[in-house]
Amino acid sequence: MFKRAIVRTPGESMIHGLTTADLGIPDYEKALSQHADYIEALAECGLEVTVLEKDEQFPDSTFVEDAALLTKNCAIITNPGAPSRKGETAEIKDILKGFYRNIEEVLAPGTVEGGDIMMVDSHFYLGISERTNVNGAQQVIGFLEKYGLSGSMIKLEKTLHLKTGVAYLEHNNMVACGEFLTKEEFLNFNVLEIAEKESYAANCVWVNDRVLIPHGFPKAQETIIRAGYPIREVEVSEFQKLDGGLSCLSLRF
Ligand code: CIR
Repeated sequence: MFKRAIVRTPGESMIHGLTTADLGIPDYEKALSQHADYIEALAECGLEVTVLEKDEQFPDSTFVEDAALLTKNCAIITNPGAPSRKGETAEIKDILKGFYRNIEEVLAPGTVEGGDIMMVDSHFYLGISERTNVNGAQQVIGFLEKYGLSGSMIKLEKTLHLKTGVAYLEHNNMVACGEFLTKEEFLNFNVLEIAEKESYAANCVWVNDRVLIPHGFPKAQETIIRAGYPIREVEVSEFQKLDGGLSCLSLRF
């Protein structure tokens, strides 16, 4: 069960955020109200939410998940692979000092973004992507082992981050789409398939036995409800324009 979450209010500079999506420029006012509803959804799941102030210096800094990995035994500060995002970790590190005694940090030449890390109980899958390299993943696995946890790597072929295409919903259930449907590493999970045209909904989030899911993906919703989860829809269209999904918008611990 999670008790807390950290989020960061998006800044107006978000319109300059990194993106490969061809969905237009985010509407800032809409993004703010969607972000407020996201916070509300986390609170409804019983989380105490720490809201960090916007940071205009970093257009993608609302995607706080990429700046750290939070586990039950330690926090690991990442080193984002995207050059424009490297500076995001400094403040996150300071904030985490208030919550964690054990804090480790990934150093160059290692790069890691939190979106590439998926927790399954005490094991962590690390996607090797354009943002997370083998050196960075090895550093994370070393830290995990130091604190009684474990990690392993999965090579990504197409997706931005590991959790762009797969989400663990506890109870051995995992939603997946695209390249993740056939990954050998996931064969022992009960894989709930998300169709390619609803692939954005594969980035959903388990929070204390509810599942937060982006608004507007009826088939994915049905699949998750049928698997036995109450769902809470959140509209995040303005973040989707920046390749950001639901999980990227918070650190949950
Ligand atoms: C980026 O490209 O870094 C941001 N525009 C989106 C980050 C999304 N984060 C995530 O999937 N964990």
